Amino acid sequence: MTLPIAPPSLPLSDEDPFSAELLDEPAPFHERLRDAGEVVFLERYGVYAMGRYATVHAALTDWQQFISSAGVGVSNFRKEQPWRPPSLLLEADPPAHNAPRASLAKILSPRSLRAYVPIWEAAAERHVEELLADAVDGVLEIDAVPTITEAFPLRVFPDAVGLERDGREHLLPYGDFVFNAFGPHNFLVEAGSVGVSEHAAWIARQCERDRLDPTGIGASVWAAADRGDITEQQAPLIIRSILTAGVDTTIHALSAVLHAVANAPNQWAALRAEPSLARRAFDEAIRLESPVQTFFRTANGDVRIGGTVVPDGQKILMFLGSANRDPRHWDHPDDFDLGRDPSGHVGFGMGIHQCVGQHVARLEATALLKALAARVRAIEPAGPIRRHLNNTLHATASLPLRLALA
Ligand code: OW4
Repeated sequence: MTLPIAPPSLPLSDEDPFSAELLDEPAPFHERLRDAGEVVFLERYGVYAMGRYATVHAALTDWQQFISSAGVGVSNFRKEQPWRPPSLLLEADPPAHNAPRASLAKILSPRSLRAYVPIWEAAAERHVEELLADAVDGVLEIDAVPTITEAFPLRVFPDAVGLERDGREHLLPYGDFVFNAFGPHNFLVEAGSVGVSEHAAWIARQCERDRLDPTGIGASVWAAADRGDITEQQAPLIIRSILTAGVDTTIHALSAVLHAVANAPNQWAALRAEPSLARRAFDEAIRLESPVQTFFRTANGDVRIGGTVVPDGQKILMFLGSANRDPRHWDHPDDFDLGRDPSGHVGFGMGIHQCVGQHVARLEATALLKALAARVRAIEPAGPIRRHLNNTLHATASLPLRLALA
């Protein structure tokens, strides 16, 4: 394969952002990337990259020049077959993007989700109560990943979508594979390939009308098809997006916020004193940890970025995680600070593709944080966090915590 050659004068990097080392600890590389320039050429992959807030934000909001329909991974739909039919949301541009987006945005709007608020709040309270029942002398040591950050979303989300019980164990590895597959065909994609066709087949079956509980979110996508908002061919692919993008992301975001509060005890105290800060705490953790680290766009025509021209058809890698800690935009960017307004972070993206499920994620997170704040006086690390490596996600394998009961 011949890779594009960088134009002269463009800053170059021979580092591999998809190596185990940089996926495990991306922040030092992000700083080098931001300092190297507005646009940097990654020689290993023959792609352009942006790590500064201003450039990433500008590109995300310019869907005409930075298109998604050629694929948002390193490989190009114009030249290569995608491994699964493209997403009607993530991997589409207007006008094709419009109807699926508008339809799903309505289904996942705060207004439509209101019915789930009391259900998820009660589930969070029960979840925390059951967990804390194992405390000894008012203290509980846990790995928060299996017991909270995976267990709670898996307790509420598949039921809300209306999935059958059997086979739900496919959800996490399927999502993990999709997020790996946006990156290069490296050791992670290779390892994840085992079983992916079974995961994908199960996911595809759950998108069928007759499989879904008639009261759930999945059924409301089919109802949109019945109204004519979307076609019957579009409905299952939109449900596939919910199942792909709605599980791993939320789980790793919940790990991010618990990791953040465990390492900032005064911020946990502030949240306990003012539980309405739960929403801000979640967004500040998304800013700080950026569970979705990167997405590609493709230059539509020769695209000028500051002093650089990215030629038509070239891939541009946007480092959301780097933009979210750019000191050119954020004061003390590496601190978890509930005194700041984190809005404008690009952890959910920005522009027409900004996360359509963000209200679902916020609702899960605020329900859980409020339930914990009511019962847990202090949270501290009980061992080092262990990362789960993924080409796109900043993910957590293990998060040992010590909880002191209120
Ligand atoms: C973050 C996202 C991620 C993975 C898959 C999809 C969307 C999809 N958004 O639409 O399938």
